[in-house]
Amino acid sequence: MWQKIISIINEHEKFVITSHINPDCDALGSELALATHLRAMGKSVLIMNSDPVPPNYWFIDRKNKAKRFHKNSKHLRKLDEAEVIIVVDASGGWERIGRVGQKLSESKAIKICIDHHPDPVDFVDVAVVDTDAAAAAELIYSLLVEMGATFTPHMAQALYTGIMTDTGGFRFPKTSPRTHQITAELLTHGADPLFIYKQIYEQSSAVRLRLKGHVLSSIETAADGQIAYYSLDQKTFKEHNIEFGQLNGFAGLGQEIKGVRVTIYCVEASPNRVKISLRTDGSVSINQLAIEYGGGGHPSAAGASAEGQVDEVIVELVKKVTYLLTETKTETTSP
Ligand SMILES: [Mn+2]
Repeated sequence: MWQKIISIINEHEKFVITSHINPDCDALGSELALATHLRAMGKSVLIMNSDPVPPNYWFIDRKNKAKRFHKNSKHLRKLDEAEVIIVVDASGGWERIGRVGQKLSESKAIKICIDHHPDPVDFVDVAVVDTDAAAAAELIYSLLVEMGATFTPHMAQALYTGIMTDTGGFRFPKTSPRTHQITAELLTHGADPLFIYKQIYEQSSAVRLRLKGHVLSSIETAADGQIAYYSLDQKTFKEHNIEFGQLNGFAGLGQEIKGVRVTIYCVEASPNRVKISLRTDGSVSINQLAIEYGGGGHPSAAGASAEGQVDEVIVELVKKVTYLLTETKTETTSP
């Protein structure tokens, strides 16, 4: 499974590692662990993303190794020099990578994709995709094991964080015996679960927690309680003194309601642009719906960005999901 990628790594010196726009902990953890090992092998490695590391994730990148792409001569030259480009935790095309993807798509370097999303990989030369993996970090872990890497506590911490967050704290459907075997190994290499848990789940500001309260009290249901839906407009979150970038973590709230199969969460990203997040209990797939809106993701967690007014987009989505649920009524609910 890894032989081709390992040969390419062994035979080249200059690497660029990248991932999707708005990098999450799986994207960053995968990038950082892989980069650390490649550097230990003596390779030159640049982690270059379109967006910066969000402040709440700085703890896994204390040395500021994941760079935000700027169209300056230094960055452009470094990207031009790359012999190998490795995309982690993203597939579907260069547009998922954002501005830096646009630049990398023109590169003559060998392009590799390591991912767990069920999207096309025809934009790269070599791909290892395993949609059964709960996180890209699981795949990076097995690549590193295959390469005989020495896991530093920092690498273990980064990969553990990626797996913990992408599995929603070890509960999403892809959480497997392998997931736990890998995290057990990461614990022996120095990952600290309590520290990581606190960094991820207990850093809310009081204002953000109050906004969450507002979101919770605005939840509506449809389709006999099988759909939960709610939205946030700019006026509301600005009144709460919250930035758009701090609104992560609200997408799954509707799933806490008994009987809810699908949660629809929409945020007014800018006037006439709506960020859509979809979650399900695993009994129905919603990534196709996200693709319809130009997005993508997993069967039980997907997203997109649509043009339009937030109120209108959410009404349309409730209709579409209601239709989807009538269509899949006969399907049995499997985990
Ligand atoms: Mn992921």
